[in-house]
Amino acid sequence: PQDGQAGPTDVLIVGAGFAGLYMLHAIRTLGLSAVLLEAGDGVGGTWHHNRYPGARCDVDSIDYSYSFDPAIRAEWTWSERYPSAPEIRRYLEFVADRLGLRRDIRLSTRVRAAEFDEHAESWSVTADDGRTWRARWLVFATGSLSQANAPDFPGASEYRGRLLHTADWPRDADLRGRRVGVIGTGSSGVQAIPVLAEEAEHLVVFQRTPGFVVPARNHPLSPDETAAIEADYATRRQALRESFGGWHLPPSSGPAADVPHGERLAELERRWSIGGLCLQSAFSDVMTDPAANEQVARFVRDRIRDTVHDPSTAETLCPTGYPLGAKRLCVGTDYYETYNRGNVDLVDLRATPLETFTPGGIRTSAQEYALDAVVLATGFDAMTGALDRIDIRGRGGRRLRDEWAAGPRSYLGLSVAGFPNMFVLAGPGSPSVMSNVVVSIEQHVEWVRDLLAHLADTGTGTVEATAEAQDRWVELGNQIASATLYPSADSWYMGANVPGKPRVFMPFLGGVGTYRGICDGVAADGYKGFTLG
Ligand code: NA7
Repeated sequence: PQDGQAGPTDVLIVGAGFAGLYMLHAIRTLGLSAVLLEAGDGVGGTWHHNRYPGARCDVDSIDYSYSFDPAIRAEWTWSERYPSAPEIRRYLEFVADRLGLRRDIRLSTRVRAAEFDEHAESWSVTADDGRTWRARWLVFATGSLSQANAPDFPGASEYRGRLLHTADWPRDADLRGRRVGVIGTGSSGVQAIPVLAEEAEHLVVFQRTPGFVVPARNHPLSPDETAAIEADYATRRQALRESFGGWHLPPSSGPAADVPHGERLAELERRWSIGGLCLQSAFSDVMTDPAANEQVARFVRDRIRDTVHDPSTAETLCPTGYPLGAKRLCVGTDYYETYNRGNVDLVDLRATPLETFTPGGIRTSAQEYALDAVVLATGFDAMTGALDRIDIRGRGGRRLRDEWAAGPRSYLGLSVAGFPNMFVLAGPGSPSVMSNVVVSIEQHVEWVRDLLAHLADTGTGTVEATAEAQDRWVELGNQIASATLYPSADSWYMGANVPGKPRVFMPFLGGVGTYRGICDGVAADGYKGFTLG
């Protein structure tokens, strides 16, 4: 059974988000055939599933979009500085239509297993419903933040209200006039809470760890603003490709200690008024020197105390005990202001732990809260979650899940030793989640495309990372991460948000520009670190 296809396809792609859609297009430009399998009932990946109120990107829209096709750029105009989830979804649907991608996309097709056939040097991929496909090359574009993490709360199955997860938001959810609880105050919770507070009769926020929330300062993009950015687009995009994070930030002022006290504060004020992620890069050593980090952290705590009227609530919202940025900085609109509303309560789960769901709500060690609906904004089984749920078997029947039991290992974040002809886009070991992921994705796709062109041209049967190259890559990643403050928080970067998950720092922290240079060097060196057979 070949899903109606006459024969095997050259490439199978899994996932129809930013990465998978561009990969499909890139493969077609090589004259190769491809089929894309997508679990959801529409394209858009993250932006198809995250339909919670307030869902929005926190990277500038102009930068969080494809650069590879000038025609697509010319035909699309972003309406806001930070695009809303529906606008990004419409954009990706537009791209899929514009490039005629849909004829090779199979929606509502969840991949259950993938097995490498050493004799045929090809992959066999099976969907949940038993359909199978065969392809020479297999590309996972399954996303780093796509597998929802729903903790196993005691009593949850007895709860009679509505239980929702931000990352799997039902289209018919309507919480207007309801008593709503939210568990989780990461990026998703921070975006949803102010909007839910407007809609709900009463909102109770259950907070375990307060985050550092910076104001977004989102605003509609005027035609003049868009035109000014477009006029300089090529330079701006190239700068992103060579930058650390792939986003447009004012340059840092150097190490914090070298900046006189008054100027330090002025710089932080300036960045607070610009809004977005730029606060974290105010000084060059924010993520390497605890004292520099504390300067910025203290500044945010002072803003929280300025904003939140009730001093006790303000203290509960103040993050302490971990460095700013070591858990992903959250970007919000009216987040702290929301706690001044009469219909919003904050519950500190560290002081009064959640004991159980009850049929009518949630009980903490202090009291019971009656709730018509509970929103889990509890994040993702990040980076490895989507791949872990697929039975992926490489050479000699080895399972990816077993190979990664102590934490994910890859070469360049793109390839895994023992899994020939398989690529992972924006996965662990790549800089994707530390960056504007679209900039990372374009690099990954173009690099894999060029490798596939090389393999096709040379009639190469298999390509596979060597175990030595993979070990060196993992070691380099660990070395870079351990010189920073990132590993010192219980973050999803570390796998710490999922009970039992191994604690290793999973993303590559060398920066997207450096990473691109390394990947280009590997290609120029005849794909050093890979065995081509
Ligand atoms: P995050 O950032 O992982 O946030 C999840 C939140 O849920 C966080 O506040 C967690 O508290 C909280 N959480 C998780 N499990 C529990 C339990 N068992 N009890 C109470 N609270 C819990 O996910 P998001 O979806 O907000 O954002 C993920 C990324 O998407 C984001 O970083 C951006 O890159 C885009 P904790 O901090 O673990 O104490």
